[in-house]
Amino acid sequence: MRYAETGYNLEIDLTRGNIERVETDPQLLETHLGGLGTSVKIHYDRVPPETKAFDPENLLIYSSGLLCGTPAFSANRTIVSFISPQTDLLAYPMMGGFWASELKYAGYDKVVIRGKSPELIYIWIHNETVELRDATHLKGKGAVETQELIRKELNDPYVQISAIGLAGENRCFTASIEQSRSSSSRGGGGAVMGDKNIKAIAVRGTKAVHLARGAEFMEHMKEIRKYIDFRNANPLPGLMPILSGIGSPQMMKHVDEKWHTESFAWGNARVRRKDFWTEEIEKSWEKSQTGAIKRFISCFNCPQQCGALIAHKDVPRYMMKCFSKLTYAMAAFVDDLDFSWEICQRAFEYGLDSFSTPQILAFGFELYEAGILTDADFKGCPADKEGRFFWLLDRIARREGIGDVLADGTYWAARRIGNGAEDFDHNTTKKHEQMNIKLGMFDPLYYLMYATNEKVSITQIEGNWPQAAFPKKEHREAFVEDWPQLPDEKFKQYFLDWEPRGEKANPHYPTPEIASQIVDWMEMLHNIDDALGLCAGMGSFCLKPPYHIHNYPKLISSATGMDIDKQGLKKIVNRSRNLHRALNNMRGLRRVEELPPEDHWKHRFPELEEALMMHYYQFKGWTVDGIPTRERLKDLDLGYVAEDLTKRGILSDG
Ligand code: MTE
Ligand code: MTE
Ligand code: MTE
Ligand code: MG
Ligand code: W
Repeated sequence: MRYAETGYNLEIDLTRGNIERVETDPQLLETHLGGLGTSVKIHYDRVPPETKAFDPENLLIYSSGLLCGTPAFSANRTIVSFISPQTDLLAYPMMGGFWASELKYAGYDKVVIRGKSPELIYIWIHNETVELRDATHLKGKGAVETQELIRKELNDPYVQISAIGLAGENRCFTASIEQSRSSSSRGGGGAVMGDKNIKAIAVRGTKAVHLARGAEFMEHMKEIRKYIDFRNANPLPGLMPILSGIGSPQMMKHVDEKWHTESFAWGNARVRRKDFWTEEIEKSWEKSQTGAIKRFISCFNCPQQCGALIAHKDVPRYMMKCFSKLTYAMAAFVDDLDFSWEICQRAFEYGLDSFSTPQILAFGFELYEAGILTDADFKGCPADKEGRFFWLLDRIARREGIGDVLADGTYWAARRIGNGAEDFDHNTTKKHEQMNIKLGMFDPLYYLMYATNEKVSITQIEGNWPQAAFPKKEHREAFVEDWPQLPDEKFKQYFLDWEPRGEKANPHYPTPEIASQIVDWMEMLHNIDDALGLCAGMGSFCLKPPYHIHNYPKLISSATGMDIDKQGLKKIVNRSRNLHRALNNMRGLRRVEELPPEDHWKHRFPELEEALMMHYYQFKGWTVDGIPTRERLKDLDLGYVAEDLTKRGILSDG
């Protein structure tokens, strides 16, 4: 009997039309847990480093997390992984919703897809019955619409469907995968799915997932539930609303967007509007938001309801959460929030990532205004701010005219356009659009996070540590007093010492040593959530979360029967994290690429930045080029990886 996991993967070869149910090696649970951890292992073992995103050898893996389908609250993430067309590295966008648990109930931990289908198909998984079904009638349909059409076709309201829209079919590099209220957004999973000619994956399962020590597991969950209720009743005082609660950022519930609209940059991540949030705007946004939101929605087995059903005027209904609410409006310089509900509906139907895409649109218009793109490129484009954004969005999804160039994202489009366009690509890291933030003072923690994380976007690594120092000592003291989530008491002192200004402030504090400890710890928590399939909003991504390093091992132990402590858990996720890094190193990732956008902060400190990076690499057990050392790999039982890196001349001999 296998516990927590089902012990089976579904292997699909689209080129040959072959489908197999394959028992997985039980040892992998002990070495890589599940979710992202075991997916990275499969990519490493099976995908040669020469493989490009649109090669048939590129694997597309849909993975549930280890705890998905168990009674663990908020364990509902599907981790999708593949070589990204945009970054050429291993990407892993994630989605909550309902798909992962359904897959577990159908009897599988992962769906591993290789090859390409000759015709557009959708995959239908119903317990043991798995079919590749014709989807030519769904060609060009929206990603949200497709889910409804398939649900009707299969005549079962409980089927869970993830789908792509036109952008995925057209292999736009920022194409997303959409599923109920959720989305695997970043890195171009929709493009890889479209390249393989898969319109959707539908799943329905009616089997059980077993727990090794169920009663004990439920006792732990009771404790966690108690804490969730406590945190919901007691938002953290003295923080802006968005940071005071748990769950993913509650942007559907809160109207107050002073912080985002004034601290984040508008347009092509250029302009800060420090007086944007007036009483008049607040009133108009409140009216727009309360009018548009029909009701709040949670993911599978989660008490938080971070998403919302949007029913705005005559716009077809759809679901939204978090920062999509602002990205298009801010990129377009539109002050009327109605625009957000309207354009997001179209963008979600196309299946496009709402972080990268608005920046690409703003980038396109900047190039036009600078004369690098011309009237010929924008023939027929309306002049108003709203209309022109819709117009260009359509061109990108259809890959028409200039849209075909921009569909590859800012980095690649800039290089295709040339003629100085490269200078307008100022907000990418590793060829991937970053958050639209431009700040004054250099921040050592965020520097390390932007530069080194394997997701190539910041959400994947920040979280448990407050984003800024608290001005008042009393406030800091009160905050550390009740902070059981910390891995070590020493972090309390770091936080008490951290000041907004002066010697113990950014850029020189946290010191490289302390910054390394904090960033490494935050990243490790994300790696745990991504292996377990837990929503980061209940663990690694928020302040004082219900799940943390002191209760994860208990949950894993009682769920799987494998007795594991903090040290053991740390070793497993460090193993997966270093395997992911080595995989990317084999694909060419080096120190020179590990940089945040150059203009992310106005005040920069080149020597300090160098010291920080060198210190962090050393702390991680990596060479000065950002490659795990032989010793580090051996400590993590990854001796075979050291050998592979040596054979390829990436690590030196001996
Ligand atoms: N893109 C689409 N289409 N839909 C979304 O809900 N959410 C954004 C962004 N892009 C979102 C989206 C938010 S708030 C986040 S945090 C990231 O996607 C999450 O990235 P991931 O899905 O790749 O993990
Ligand atoms: N959970 C995990 N494990 N990893 C993540 O990156 N991102 C959070 C939250 N939960 C995240 C996560 C953020 S910022 C958002 S906005 C939502 O997931 C996105 O939800 P979705 O991926 O279901 O659309
Ligand atoms: N980057 C920084 N520096 N600070 C943040 O809080 N949050 C991430 C992303 N990048 C965040 C960040 C997430 S999940 C989203 S959706 C957007 O920025 C907005 O996040 P927020 O709602 O936490 O501000
Ligand atoms: Mg997502
Ligand atoms: W988010």
